[in-house]
Amino acid sequence: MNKLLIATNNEGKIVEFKELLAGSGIEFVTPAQINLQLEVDEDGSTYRENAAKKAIAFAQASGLISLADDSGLEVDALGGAPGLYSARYSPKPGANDRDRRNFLLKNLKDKPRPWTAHFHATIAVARPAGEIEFAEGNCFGEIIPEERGMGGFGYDPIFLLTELGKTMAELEMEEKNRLSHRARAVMAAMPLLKKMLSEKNS
Ligand code: ITT
Repeated sequence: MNKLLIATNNEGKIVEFKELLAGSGIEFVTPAQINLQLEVDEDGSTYRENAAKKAIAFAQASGLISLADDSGLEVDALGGAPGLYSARYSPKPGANDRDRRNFLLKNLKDKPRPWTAHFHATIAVARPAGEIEFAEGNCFGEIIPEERGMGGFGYDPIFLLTELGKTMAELEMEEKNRLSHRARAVMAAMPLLKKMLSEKNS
């Protein structure tokens, strides 16, 4: 079987993908493990376009079948924002995850609750020659005004899984990896991943 490159620079995603792929029989490497430093300009207008751009760029740079994830948080009261711009959602230069969470809460402050929202993930798996396949996943919940929990990354401490009564950051990794948008997208991608990796890599 060919090796899979996890085509992301986001450490939080890498930790999750490693767990999600463990036990699948798929052999994978990270960009750091192959000394690959690549920043892709995410200028697409859909998750698919951005995921495809990242997967193809990493596949061409590494010669490996590559899996990229383009994801985001969509808040209904904000018309779906931050969405595609979730990683860059703050006016502050050099903003971190906490700045982005604070900016989101500031924008929601005067809106009536519940602040329903969902995470979305589109996964693209690309061969160096350009063939590409997609899979998607969503996870529904609501934004809450105070941070809870230490796990995960990004918007996890303010994203409540309403029925569970826990934020994404209060879940054990194993739980997040059963319920999350990324977990659902990986589950949906599994058959095509195994098929692509078992065929000749060109
Ligand atoms: P790569 O492009 O290198 O994969 P990135 O962080 O730029 O890393 P995206 O463009 O897909 O990735 O941005 C997704 C953003 O959406 C991410 O930075 C978080 O702010 C948010 N996000 C996505 N999945 C999340 C999750 O599981 N928990 C919390 N926030 C998440």
